[in-house]
Amino acid sequence: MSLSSSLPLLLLSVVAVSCSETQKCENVPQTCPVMACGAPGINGFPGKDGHDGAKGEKGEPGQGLRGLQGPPGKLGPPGIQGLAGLAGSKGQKGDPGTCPDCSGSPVTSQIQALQAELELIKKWLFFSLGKKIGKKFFLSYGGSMPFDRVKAVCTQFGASVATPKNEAENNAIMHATGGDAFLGITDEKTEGQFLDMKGNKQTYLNWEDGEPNNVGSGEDCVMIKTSGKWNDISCSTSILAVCEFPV
Ligand code: FUC
Ligand code: CA
Repeated sequence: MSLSSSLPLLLLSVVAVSCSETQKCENVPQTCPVMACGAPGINGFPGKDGHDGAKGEKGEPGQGLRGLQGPPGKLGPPGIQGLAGLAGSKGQKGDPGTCPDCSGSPVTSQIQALQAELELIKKWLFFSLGKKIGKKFFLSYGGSMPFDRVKAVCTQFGASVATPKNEAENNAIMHATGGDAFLGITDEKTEGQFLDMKGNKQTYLNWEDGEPNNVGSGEDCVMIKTSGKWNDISCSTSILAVCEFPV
């Protein structure tokens, strides 16, 4: 087909394309007064993309492998102060203190002089009485009294009731008193169990034959006789007092 023979048909197609749908053509002003609407044209090009749709609902958790643990979070604020801890154990004893300026002081000289004099007086006393045995010496107070009074008298002098722990001490007490004096031994707590004043069992014993016999209304105290042997007697009996002093 030549160009001249096909031109009318081409123009008709152009007019037909500008009036794409038959129905709409009826309402559109007749811009093609000469030509009536023809057959439907071919589809045009696709339109532009539409707007984004509404956001969809959250999907189900995925089924993939769990990721690695993330890094630690930031340091939190400090907590409230705790209660005080228990007291610690007692420390070791410290070294003795020093007194560099005391050695030549008048007070030190006086103390040294008094110590020397005291030692001398002790020597006179022991020489005079001859009763120093080991680390004890014994003094008789003189006068008779019940056991409670003996305890009070000895305590008053910073001493305790004479309590022989061996034969030598027993002999010293015997000579200090001449006999018939209370010893620091009783069975007041349990009948027949003789204890010293510290509550310890009296292991050295020097009973007279037949003693202790706990006669009468009860004999819980102990006396040393002129022989040095012992007899249990009533604590309310009045006899001599003899005290022991640490040396
Ligand atoms: C003995 C002693 C008693 C009391 C009495 C006079 O029987 O056992 O203690 O001394 O003599
Ligand atoms: Ca007796």
